[in-house]
Amino acid sequence: MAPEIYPESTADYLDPDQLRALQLQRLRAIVERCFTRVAVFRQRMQQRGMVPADVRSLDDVAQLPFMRKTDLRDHYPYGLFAVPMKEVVRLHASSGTTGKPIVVGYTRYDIDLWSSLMLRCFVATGIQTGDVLQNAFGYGLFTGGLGAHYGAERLGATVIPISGGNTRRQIMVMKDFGVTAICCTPSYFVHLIEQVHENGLRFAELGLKIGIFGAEPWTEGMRTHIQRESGIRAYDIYGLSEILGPGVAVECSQQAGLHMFEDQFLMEIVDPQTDQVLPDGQVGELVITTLTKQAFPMIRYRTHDLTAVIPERCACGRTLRRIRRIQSRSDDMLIIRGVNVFPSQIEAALLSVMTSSPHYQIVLSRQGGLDQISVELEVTEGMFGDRISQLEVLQTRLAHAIEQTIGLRVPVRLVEPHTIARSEGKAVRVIDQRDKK
Ligand code: DLL
Repeated sequence: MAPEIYPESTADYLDPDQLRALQLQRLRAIVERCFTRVAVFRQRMQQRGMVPADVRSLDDVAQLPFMRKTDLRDHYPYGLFAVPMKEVVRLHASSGTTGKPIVVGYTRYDIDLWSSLMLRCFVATGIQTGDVLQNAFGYGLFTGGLGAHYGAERLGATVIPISGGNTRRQIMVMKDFGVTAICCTPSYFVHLIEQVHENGLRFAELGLKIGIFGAEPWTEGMRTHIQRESGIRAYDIYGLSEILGPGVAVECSQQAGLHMFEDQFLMEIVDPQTDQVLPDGQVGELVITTLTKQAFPMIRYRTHDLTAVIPERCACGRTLRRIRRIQSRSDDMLIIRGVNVFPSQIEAALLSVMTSSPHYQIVLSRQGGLDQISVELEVTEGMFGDRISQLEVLQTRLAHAIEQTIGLRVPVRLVEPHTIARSEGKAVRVIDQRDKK
């Protein structure tokens, strides 16, 4: 069957000059809109002696002030909205690590835009009318569930709004409802794989073909594990509440970086320390400007997500530039005995030794005023029966792999199967016990 053509997806293939012209026109309009409607933005522009007409080229975006998560907190809940509340038809919120959540709003136009972007995501991964999508992203204030739901409906796929959790029911639905595609966090899918196997089922008997995973960092190693164990194709989807929710960038059939929907989002990569814009190919913090969103426009939003622009054209034919898979956030970095450590580096090291994707946790503690780091890793049922000496060999190999990767000796403790809590949404990888007595 030939793939269906969706009018929304034509924006994926714009001629690059045409795309730049569209971006500039939209950038100028959104700056004007924020200047007139968002007091904080106007004040910051005025402090710089700038007016919207100063934006004459796309490069001029670098002159505009940044927006940060602290701005969202300071103007909680609605202080940065650019429309009156009577135009806001939906609110979502994202819980931060401290205090109040951040609240984001959508007009009817924004919901429509979001649905069309999610449709483009599904199309990019090969989902089409006739597919049955098990939507295991959480429904509620989290953007994942409803974001994917509206996109799938707009596409014309059959969506099962199962939300996250209740793994037994997920497996029953996957088996009985003819599910062909699923979306959830990658860590939850790893858990589902384990449970499918423990229930004596085989993926080959299920109709599942495509998985769309996001909302948390995952690695190429985890993709290999997922694809090998389940036989599906696994795609990465990226987004954040402050900008939209899911649907900011997505992988295509090439599985080689995520296409950014540049007709809607202007991206820059900046050095998180100096704030300077970095050239394509260099890793830095992703900064996003929304180009048409109405209720909650963001100018130069500092995402904290670290990535790089892949300048080469993708073999799939889309002209939208790609970003590399996001493996870490600038505020994720742990500093242990003076060494910078990202949790994703530890995961990559563990995966270089393990044959399957492990359940693990990084535990931070403090002894004698010094920060200590250790890793707890669950052994599988099969390995649990191994001789002690075999487990010791594994432990040493894991510690060695971590040392090779981050240059630090980190004790690895092997724990019994099912002792590390499973998450139904975003996995908790770092347990910080430093402030506990
Ligand atoms: O996680 C939106 C989303 C839902 C994205 C479903 C994809 C799928 P927040 O809860 O606001 O929104 O969290 C956003 O999660 O800044 C990243 O640090 C991280 N994140 C999201 N997607 C990915 C991904 C949703 N594919 C924060 N890879 C972002 C790595 C991701 N990190």
